[in-house]
Amino acid sequence: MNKLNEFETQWVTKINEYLTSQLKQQIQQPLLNEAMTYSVAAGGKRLRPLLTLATLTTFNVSITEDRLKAATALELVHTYSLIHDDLPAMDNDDLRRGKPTNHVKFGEDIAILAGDALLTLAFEWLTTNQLSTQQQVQLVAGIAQAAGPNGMVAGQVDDVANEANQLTLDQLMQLHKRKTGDLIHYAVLSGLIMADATDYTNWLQFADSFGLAFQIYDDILDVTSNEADLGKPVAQDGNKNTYPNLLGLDGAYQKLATTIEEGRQALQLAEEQTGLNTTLLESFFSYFKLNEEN
Ligand code: GRG
Repeated sequence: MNKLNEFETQWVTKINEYLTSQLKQQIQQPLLNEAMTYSVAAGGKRLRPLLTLATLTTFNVSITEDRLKAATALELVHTYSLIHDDLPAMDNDDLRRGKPTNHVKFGEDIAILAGDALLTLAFEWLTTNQLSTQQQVQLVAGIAQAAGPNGMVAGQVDDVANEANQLTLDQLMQLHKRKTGDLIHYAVLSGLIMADATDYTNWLQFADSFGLAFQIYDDILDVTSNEADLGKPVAQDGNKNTYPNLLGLDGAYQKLATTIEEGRQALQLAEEQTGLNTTLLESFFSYFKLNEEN
């Protein structure tokens, strides 16, 4: 078992239990409780909170309940984005995390509201804990920048507004930096904030490379994987702006490999600078299978 798998075994159940128990306790409106819990508990790899927890672990900072609360707040934002992305007005998808999408199960009105509530609850979780006020403020500012009008929402607008246009590689990378990359950037940033790190540069370069690689890989899987493995329909990207469509499948794999290499180099620099052991964060690259064999 590699380090990422070990870390997942150690933390995914705790993340899931924390998320579901907190929602159960906190959300009083029964239908809203059900709709929010439905999508949060539907599964998901929990990569973003895992990245935050791995950053804390790298800095030898213990994972207290308050830090777990802050880390899982990001999963609430991520889940909101998936619920809204699946709506008929956006991607109009019926399947997510192997289950009917939120609006298929609860109707569009409740799905929109469940997403709204998850987004708002994240801010509550970032401010109702025993972290220092300075850390809370930095976390709130960070998640707002990552998810908001200069981050994920802007990326989503770039996406829907350019459906009929063929983007250049630079434009596509900029779109994905916002749509997918900024939340992953924040996943590491929030760990750095809670660890009181002093120099963020190389760690955030790692996060940005991981985020770009993640999106390239998601596009590749749409071509190479199947619905059972992904829990969502495949071959959805026929004419879309994707890396395989722009670069060919081999070109997309090459871009993935160079992006992973850049991320590894950033971690190497971070390790040289701080003396911290970066093998746990490095192991996150094992998520990407570069060929059929591994
Ligand atoms: C609605 C404002 C708004 C934004 C939506 C993230 C997003 C923006 C849309 C999702 C579209 C998509 C499929 C992007 C590809 C990369 C991605 C974010 C995949 C889903 O994340 P995973 O693989 O999913 O971490 P799980 O289910 O494992 O959490």
